[in-house]
Amino acid sequence: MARRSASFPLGILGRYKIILLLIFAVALFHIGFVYLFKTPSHLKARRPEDVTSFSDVRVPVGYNESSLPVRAAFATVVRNSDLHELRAAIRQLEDRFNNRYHYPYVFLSDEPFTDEFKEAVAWTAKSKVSFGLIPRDHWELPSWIDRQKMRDGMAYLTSKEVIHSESINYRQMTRYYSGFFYKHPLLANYEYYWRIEHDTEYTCDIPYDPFLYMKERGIHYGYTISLHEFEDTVKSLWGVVQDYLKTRPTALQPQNTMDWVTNNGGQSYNLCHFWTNFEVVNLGLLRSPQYEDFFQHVDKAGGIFYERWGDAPIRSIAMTMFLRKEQVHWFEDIGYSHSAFQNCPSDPEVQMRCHCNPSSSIHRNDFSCTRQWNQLPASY
Ligand SMILES: Nc1nc2c(ncn2[C@@H]2O[C@H](COP(=O)(O)OP(=O)(O)OP(=O)(O)O)[C@@H](O)[C@H]2O)c(=O)[nH]1
Ligand SMILES: *[C@@H]1O[C@H](CO)[C@@H](O)[C@H](O)[C@H]1NC(C)=O
Repeated sequence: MARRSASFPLGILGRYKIILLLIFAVALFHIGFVYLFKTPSHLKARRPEDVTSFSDVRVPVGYNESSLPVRAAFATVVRNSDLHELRAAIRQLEDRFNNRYHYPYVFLSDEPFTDEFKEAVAWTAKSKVSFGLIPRDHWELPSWIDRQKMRDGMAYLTSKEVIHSESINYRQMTRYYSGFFYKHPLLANYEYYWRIEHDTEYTCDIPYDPFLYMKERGIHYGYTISLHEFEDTVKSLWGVVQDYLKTRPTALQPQNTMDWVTNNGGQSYNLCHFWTNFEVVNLGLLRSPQYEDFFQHVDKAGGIFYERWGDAPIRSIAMTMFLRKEQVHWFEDIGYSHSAFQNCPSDPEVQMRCHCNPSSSIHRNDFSCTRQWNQLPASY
């Protein structure tokens, strides 16, 4: 009897064992289902406020940054959607130059980079790569910008069929390049930066170190392509520059190169600028009080949003105010192409290590300002 009554509950359990197992299986299935099909973390990444806590740095095994000849990095502001074109540009840069140096890369964006982006970029770059978020207050449309005035300016540019006429993003990006990117913590330790961009090609081997070349010669700014800006996008920029120079009589470097940006002794802007999607820059210059003061003055005028002033004319005018001719260098031998324009070396010996047509180099065309740059008198 005792045995039977003792086995009674077991008997019940025995009878319901299959049901219990089924319930357990269904529960497990549900947990698995939720886990498998929940939004992947890279798609729902929330944007944290503290930028330093949201950077992702990946360093290859054995990588030693302090053994590099110059504290320098490649950097770009880029979107997740530019991944594949960006990888193509990095691949050419690695093959043509960086596989012998391993300078690090810094990627910045106003949106969190996806895991797919970071993974694919790290595979291509084969160097230290850092991914960082842009602090909100360095990116957001400033509250003091007159929205109606901005919309009117946009409509005007659209009527003139100017590219990026209505894009606020584009304006935020050019403002960020003009006055903010070099303040990002991920760039804090670098002395020079080389701007890279998706949708660009590096068409020649670069058998030497451009960073070291600049550092050894005291060059602060390096470019490959110069162009004339669309006049409709900079209508009031020159007036703001004149204001700046009037109120800061000592700002101008005595041996400046402003003759490159004006054809009439400073009355008006001739639209010449360095094409900043490629630029190698001494970041110390951009972090200097005089560059900051100039940027603040230009930014306050609001033309970045009202007229779509680009970072190229803003940067270029600043460089001509602050630098002597010898402190700026045209990298004639760096084959580089972006959208409709390219720099392609004609020196036959250099040409041998390129895949570009030298007769298509933009410096031969009047749309370029490089000939005028070369014709500036030496400062000594
Ligand atoms: N993260 C981020 N990057 C942006 C944004 N807008 C532009 N960029 C980046 O800024 C760079 C230039 O922007 P594009 O829209 O490609 O401009 P583009 O037509 O090449 O401009 P040009 O060089 O003037 O011809 C690219 O690397 C873009 O990925 C943005 O809203 N967010
Ligand atoms: C990295 O390189 C520097 C400079 O060449 C050297 O002093 C240092 O010992 C290296 N560090 C490692 C961990 O190899």
